[in-house]
Amino acid sequence: MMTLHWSPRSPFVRKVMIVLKETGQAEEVECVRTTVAMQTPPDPMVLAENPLGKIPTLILEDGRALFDSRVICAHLAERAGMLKPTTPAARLQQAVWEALGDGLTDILLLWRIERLRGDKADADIMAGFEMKVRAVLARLEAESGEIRGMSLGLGHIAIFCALGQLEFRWPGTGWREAFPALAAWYAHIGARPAFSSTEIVDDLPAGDSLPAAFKLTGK
Ligand SMILES: N[C@@H](CCC(=O)N[C@@H](CS)C(=O)NCC(=O)O)C(=O)O
Repeated sequence: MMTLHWSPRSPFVRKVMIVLKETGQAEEVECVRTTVAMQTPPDPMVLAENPLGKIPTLILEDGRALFDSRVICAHLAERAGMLKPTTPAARLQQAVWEALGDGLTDILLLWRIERLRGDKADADIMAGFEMKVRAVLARLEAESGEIRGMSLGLGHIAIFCALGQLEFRWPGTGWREAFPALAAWYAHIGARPAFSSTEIVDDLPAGDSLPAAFKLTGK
């Protein structure tokens, strides 16, 4: 049995859960609820396995620890012989989408932490984050035909989890109206059981909710 340092509110953990479910390996992993945050001291249990102190961290049957989510997802896909693009061009495309999806999630997490600093938040950093979020969504909208046309891969999963994070922590942006082709793909893929059954849940509300930060539509 493998062990996963897990949280229902982590978009990076969600990537791993989707891969586990899509490849039929979910029963081979015990999920251990783990609470970590950049603003609090690292969890010693996680730190002992992953010096970065982050989740997801997956402990294999032989005791080795895998991180980060990209390494874990690649390992699980390899282990199952699934979600693997068959051509070099498709492999490269999935890798770029994975980088875009994970990069978007990183920005959303860092931006939220910056905003939680209230008066001390750096306006320039936040303005840069907003520009990057808009640019990533515009790129994904422009590529939505290719995204929709390619067989399911790890890039799709990373993009989906980033958009899920946008909806979960940044309600009211109007991204679906602003980027309708991307939104249609998101709704389509989100109907797959592995995706719909892993929806992000805040099981330990921290009382740190924030007002809407930005709008992606003019409405
Ligand atoms: N690049 C990492 C990012 C993982 C990550 O940032 N996880 C967050 C939870 S969503 C975390 O562990 N934060 C705690 C910390 O940064 O100390 C991955 O893909 O796994």
